[in-house]
Amino acid sequence: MGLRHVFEGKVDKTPPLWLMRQAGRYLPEYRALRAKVPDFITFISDAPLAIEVTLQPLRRYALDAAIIFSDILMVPHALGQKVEFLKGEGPHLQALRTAQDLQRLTFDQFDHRIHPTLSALKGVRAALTPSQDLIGFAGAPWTVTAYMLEGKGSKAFDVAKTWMVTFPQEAAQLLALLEEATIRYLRAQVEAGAQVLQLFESWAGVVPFTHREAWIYGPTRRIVQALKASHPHVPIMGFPRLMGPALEDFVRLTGVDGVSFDYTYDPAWVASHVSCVAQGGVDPALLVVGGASLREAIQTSKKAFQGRPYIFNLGHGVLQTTPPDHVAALVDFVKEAA
Ligand code: 1CP
Repeated sequence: MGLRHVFEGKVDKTPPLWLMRQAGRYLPEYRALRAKVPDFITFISDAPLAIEVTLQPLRRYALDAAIIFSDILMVPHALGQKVEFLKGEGPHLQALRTAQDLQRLTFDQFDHRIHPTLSALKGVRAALTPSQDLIGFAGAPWTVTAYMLEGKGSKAFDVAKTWMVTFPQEAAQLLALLEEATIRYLRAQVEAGAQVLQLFESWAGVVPFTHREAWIYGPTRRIVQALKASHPHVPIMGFPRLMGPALEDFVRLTGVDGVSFDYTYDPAWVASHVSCVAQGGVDPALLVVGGASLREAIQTSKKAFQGRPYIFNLGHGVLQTTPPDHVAALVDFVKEAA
C-alpha cells in the first residue's frame, strides 16, 4: 500500500513507510558518489546524480516512497543568496542583514536553478513502480528564513529571531517572499511528478509563542491553500519539529493533510490529539543502536495507530552513523504483522 492510499483513508495490516533522510551519508554508495563532487550545490544540481542518489535507498530496502534528493536551502540559492556547504560544518549562507540585502533576492535565476531538481523528479518518477510514491519537498518559510538570517545552523537561531522581532516589516516581507517562492517551487515539483509534498518546519520549536501565527501557521496555511487550489489531489504533510502540544494547533490552523511528529511525543498522545494522517516518532538514535529497543519503539508506534491512517517514519532524519543493516531490520519490523 502506498502513501496516497493512506490519505484516501485506507488502512492496511502494516503501514507504508519511508524515512526522512533515507538517502545520504550513512550509505557507502552515497559517499562514493559524493566524494567525486565536493561542492554540494553542484552535486544536487546534477540531475542524473540526484536521480541515482534518490533511488539508492529503494534498491536496498522495501520502502514505499522516494523523496527527491535536494535540500531546503535550494530556495535561497534559487533566489540568489550565496549558499555554500563547508565540509564537516554544514551550510554557510551570506546572512541577510539590511533592506538592501532583501532587495537583492529575485526570481531572475529561480527557474533556471530549480530546473535540475525538476528534471530529477521526472527521471525518478519514470524509474519507480506504480505503487511507489514520489515525495517532493521544501522548507517551510520560517525554517528557511532562519538559515537565511543566521547564515548557518544553530541550536536556537537567536540572531534570526532577534532580527525578525527588531525589523517586523522586513520580516513580514521576507516571509512573504519565501511563501511565494515555496508555492512556485512546490507547484513545479508536482508538475514534474511529485505525488505527495512535505514541508519541513524543522525549527518550529524555537519560535516565540506570540509569533507562531505570523511565522509558522499563516505562511504554511497560505501555501497549503494555494496548492489545494491548483492541485487539490496532492496531499501535503508538515513537519513542525519540537512544537509540543501545539502540534494540534499546527494541524488545525494550517490545513495540512498529514503531519510528521518528532521523537519527543508519545505516539498514543498524537493518535488521540491529531485528526489528520500522522507519521513519525521513532528516535533516529534507536536506529543507530538497532535491536530490541528499536523493535520496541516501532511496536509502540504501530500499536498506537492501529486501525488509523498512519505512515511509518522516524522522528527526524536517519543519522550518518546508522549501520545500513539496521535500516533493513527496521523495514522488517515495520512489515511484521502486529
Ligand atoms: O555532505 C553531504 O553529503 C551533505 C549532507 C546533506 C544531505 C544528505 C545536506 C546538507 N542535505 C542533505 C539532503 C537533504 N536535506 C534531504 C534529502 C532527501 C532525503 O531525505 O533522503 C532533505 C529532505 C533535506 C532537508 C533539510 N536540509 C532540512 C529539513 C529536515 C531536517 O533534517 O530537519 C534541513 C534543516 C536542511 C539543512 C541542512 N542541509 C544539510 C545539512 C547538514 C543541514 C542541517 C544544517 C544544520 O542545521 O546544522
